[in-house]
Amino acid sequence: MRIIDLRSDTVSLPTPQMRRAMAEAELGDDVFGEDPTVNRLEQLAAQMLGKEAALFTASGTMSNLVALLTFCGRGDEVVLGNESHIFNNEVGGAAALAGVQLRTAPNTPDGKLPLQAVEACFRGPNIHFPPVRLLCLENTHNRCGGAVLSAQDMGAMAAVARRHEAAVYLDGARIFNAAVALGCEARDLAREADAVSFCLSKGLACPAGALLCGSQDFIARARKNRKMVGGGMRQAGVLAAPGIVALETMVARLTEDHDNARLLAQGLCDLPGLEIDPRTVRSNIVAVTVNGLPAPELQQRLEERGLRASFMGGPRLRFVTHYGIWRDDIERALEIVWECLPK
Ligand code: TLP
Repeated sequence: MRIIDLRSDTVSLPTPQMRRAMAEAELGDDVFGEDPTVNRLEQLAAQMLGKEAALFTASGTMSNLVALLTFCGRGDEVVLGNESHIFNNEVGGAAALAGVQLRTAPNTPDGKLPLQAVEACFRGPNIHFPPVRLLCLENTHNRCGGAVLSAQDMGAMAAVARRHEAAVYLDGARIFNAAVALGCEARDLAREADAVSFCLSKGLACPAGALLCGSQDFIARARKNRKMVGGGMRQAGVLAAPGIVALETMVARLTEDHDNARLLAQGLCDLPGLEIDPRTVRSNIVAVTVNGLPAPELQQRLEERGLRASFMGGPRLRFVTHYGIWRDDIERALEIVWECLPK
């Protein structure tokens, strides 16, 4: 039985070209700055994101942690959405390891933060208050169903932070999905933030890795923080090599994932007991509300028939399209969901 694994785009496997690039990569010790493949990847990432420099990290989680360590000191406050990945899915590392206090503003379903709510998070100079150092945005927005934020929307939220002399960070784990969906360049979105990270190991199909991009000075300090959290990876060129292939060949392909996600959403919205507005699906994530049976039970039934989805809490399941999933798989997935729903 072919397993259709839509739990996440993180399950995507590297392309044959990536495997060859890994085998043939020129290597050195990256802690000494001597891995030519890592250096090339960092230069390429910085250029594509429109920033002065970039830093290769082990994962999106590590990039986000290193960013918090670099922007903030202990006890500083960070404003972010209540549905953000940093707040929900990073094991509390912001508090445990970066020592920052997180203050959430409520995300709207389209992944934005109401400007008034952001404004209300910025405290004044009162002696009792922590300094509010940073605003974190996310694009595409994972828990908001892969919502795509325009440069204009991001700019409006960023402007509030800037008025209060705070910095702006973008968790752009899937920024290339956002750019492709908007028909713009990733740098057009990254421009709104002082620093941005993106993942290689999601829609871009690499085995591991993320890049944190920002000013020369920021990245120099981030490099030290990466070392502090154990992220100095020596001959990391074996992991950077597929990253170069990904940036050169895998970005435009993301539209296929978006088409497949839309097809899935259109099919799901016609099925009894499922709630999803296909017009809200603009990238590769389909978050659906399940009525009539508990979402984990539907997830289990799907699993037994070879379709994997992830549980988002409450009544929601998530399907994510990615490299290695074809239109036929989506058609089969819809049949499986239909078979599993109570009639
Ligand atoms: N997200 C994963 C899970 O952790 C939920 C997924 O399957 O979607 N920022 C965002 C917006 C993310 O969605 C993720 C991963 C990360 C950061 C962290 O990346 P990793 O898991 O590679 O450290």
